Amino acid sequence: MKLAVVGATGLVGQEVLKVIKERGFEYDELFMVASERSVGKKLEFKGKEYEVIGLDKAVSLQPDIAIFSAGGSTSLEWAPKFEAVGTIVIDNSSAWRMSPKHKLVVPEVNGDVLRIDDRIIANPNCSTIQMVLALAPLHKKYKVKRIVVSTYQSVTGTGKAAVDQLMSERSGDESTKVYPHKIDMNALPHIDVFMDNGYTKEEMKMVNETKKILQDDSIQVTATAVRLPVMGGHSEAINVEFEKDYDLNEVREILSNSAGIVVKDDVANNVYPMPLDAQGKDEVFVGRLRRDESQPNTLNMWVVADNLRKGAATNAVQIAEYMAVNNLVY
Ligand code: A2P
Ligand code: 11C
Repeated sequence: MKLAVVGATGLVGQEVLKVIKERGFEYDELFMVASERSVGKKLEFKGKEYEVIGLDKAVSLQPDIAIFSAGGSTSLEWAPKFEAVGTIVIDNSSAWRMSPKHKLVVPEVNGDVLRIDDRIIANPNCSTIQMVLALAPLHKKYKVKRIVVSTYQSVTGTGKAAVDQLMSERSGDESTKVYPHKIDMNALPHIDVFMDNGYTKEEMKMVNETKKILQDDSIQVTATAVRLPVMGGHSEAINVEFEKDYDLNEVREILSNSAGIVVKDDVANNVYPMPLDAQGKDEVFVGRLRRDESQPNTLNMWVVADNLRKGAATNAVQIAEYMAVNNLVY
């Protein structure tokens, strides 16, 4: 099995490599791929030195699987070139997510949609992944009617340059500008670009991707996405209305027994999920479970996950594992 990590020098790419190592994902050959700026650079992985190669060279090596974390325009241009040589592309960008021809996959939720002829498979947006993972088991039991979500997102979602902006602002240097405003000591209700309807693209990703993954266009979703000077993960305050009424203890039990979810909900002892605790972990953490007393059949929850892990790298590697374990790689 030949495996390529495209964007290997970036924040998500580096996390993909860590996850591959930790989970013992097996390959025979590994290619580290990045932009022309990085070609020739050396990257160390599992005690071996790899020279970074460019995309042209990577296509010519015909990998079986390529995990892409190099941005939407790179994916749009290059994923079809890999597809043409038979590579399964697992793409972290938004380029293919809403294309009706392509699958959008969170393995625990809808891995069963994957088939042997899938060639470009989309990894959902980080904020969507943690939300649908927490809601899918409840959707099965009570049927989600409407979701109102507000996010509290880590700067790591923007990439290395944003982490640099936060850190340099902390040391008094405000010259690094990735965001249109200062991020330290601030909250920006602005993630990705604004659309004609007044929402941001990040907010609309949560609306549209949720319906596609849960395979239910009737689910109503409205979102406000906010960037905070936070590291470690994204947090979400989710208000979810179900068709059927629920029992809070049963909700806890369902979530506790669902793959990939950890319930951290013991307010008497100040136990609830936080990004600093989620950092470096693969699970989605759920807490502050409580009934919305203003409306029937409605639940409030607080959901936290490392956006670079389950929100990106872990989910992508899990898709690769799913394809390999189910004999969908040929
Ligand atoms: P490079 O390091 O050579 O710029 P981040 O989101 O942390 O900034 O990382 C982006 C990743 O995507 C990096 O590995 C970056 O490589 C890679 N990348 C960006 N643009 C391209 C491109 N045009 N072709 C290939 N890789 C790219
Ligand atoms: C953020 N969610 O936190 C974004 C990053 O569509 O994959 C990921 C963008 C995407 O800024």
